Amino acid sequence: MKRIDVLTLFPDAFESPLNCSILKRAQENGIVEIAIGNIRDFAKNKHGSVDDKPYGGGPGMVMMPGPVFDCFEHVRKLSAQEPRVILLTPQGQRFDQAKAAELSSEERLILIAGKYEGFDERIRLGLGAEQISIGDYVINGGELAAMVVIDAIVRLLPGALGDEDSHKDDSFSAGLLEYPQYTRPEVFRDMKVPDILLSGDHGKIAQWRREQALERTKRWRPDLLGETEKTES
Ligand code: 6GU
Repeated sequence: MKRIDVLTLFPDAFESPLNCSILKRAQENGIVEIAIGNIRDFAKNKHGSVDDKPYGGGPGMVMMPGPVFDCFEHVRKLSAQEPRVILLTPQGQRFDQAKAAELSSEERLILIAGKYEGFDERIRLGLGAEQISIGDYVINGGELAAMVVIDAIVRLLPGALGDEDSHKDDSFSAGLLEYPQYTRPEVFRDMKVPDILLSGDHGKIAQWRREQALERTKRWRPDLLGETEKTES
């Protein structure tokens, strides 16, 4: 089974996201094991300190290496599998669908969520960690970012979605946005479902969906397209 451990100062933040819907079912069905390690459990002094002022001065606090390393060493021993280690930080490489697919094939991940002022650099160096960001903006901590990464990975695991194929048509999986979807009723407030979708002609429907996906990507996310696709039909 695949295993994901998360090291965090805010374990409570993961309770509800990990216990609903797809993520809950995937854990119940043994598709993934997700465990949360509390960095504060490894604080050294009686105050439970896990961060301190930056050497050289400056605003904010920096996460101390000791509690993170000790939490990491503890959590790593919970399974024999060597983990791939990832820090969630705005300094990281931007997360995308290709990265989600790559990480979904790993047997074991340890994700480390930090406060936005940052990690002591020796955490990255000493743990040989790679860094991931979920986008070019700053949020208050790596927790939400870790949940985004976990959610994107788990839904790609075989058996996680009821229907094995349902992620294959996702936006981005073919480098394009998704085609428009319709369900009943056939007419809603004078807006009708396109005739082609009612035609029963699966070849034509597939072609129409490809065209729509390309058209919407050109219009809304031209940055996703290569030079050839921009000039196609
Ligand atoms: Cl991973 N952490 C924080 N604090 N802010 C972010 C981020 C991560 N990714 C984008 N913004």
